[in-house]
Amino acid sequence: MKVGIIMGSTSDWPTMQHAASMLDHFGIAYETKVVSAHRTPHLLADYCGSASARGLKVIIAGAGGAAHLPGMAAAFTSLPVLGVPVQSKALKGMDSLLSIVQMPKGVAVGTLAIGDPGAANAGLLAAQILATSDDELMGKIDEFRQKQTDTVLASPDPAGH
Ligand code: RP5
Repeated sequence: MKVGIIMGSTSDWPTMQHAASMLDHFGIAYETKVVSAHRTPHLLADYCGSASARGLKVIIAGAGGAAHLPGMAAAFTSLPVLGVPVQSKALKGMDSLLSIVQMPKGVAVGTLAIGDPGAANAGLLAAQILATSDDELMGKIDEFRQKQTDTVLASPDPAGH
């Protein structure tokens, strides 16, 4: 497996599945697991502490509310960690976003947007990171981006004139 997708709860899966779908699109092998910073702290240490030795290259971590998972994951591994703020009910994901984004200097998390777009872009960014040493994958990403461009240019008038 090249990418580990971890999340604080099974309730995060409807969001995090968008990261998985993006990796599926590019044919990238990944694993998914519930790992909670608060409920299973020792599992988090084990998972992230062994991630590089197990062959993972990127970790995508999604959590909501007091979302300490991405930051703590980054504390336990030097692999790149991409953080996805899951949209919470109480504060609409602002709590998740601020919990993830304000890392102290010296321990980095790449923070994505709140919710589904952030999860999808975490998958895309993981693919782009892997593509820096994989020309075939870079070609697939270029093709993906060109298709998006073509779609927009093919329908320039929103009123359909
Ligand atoms: C966080 O608390 C999880 O990442 C989830 O977003 C949120 C709620 O978890 P559950 O109460 O649904 O398990 O740890």
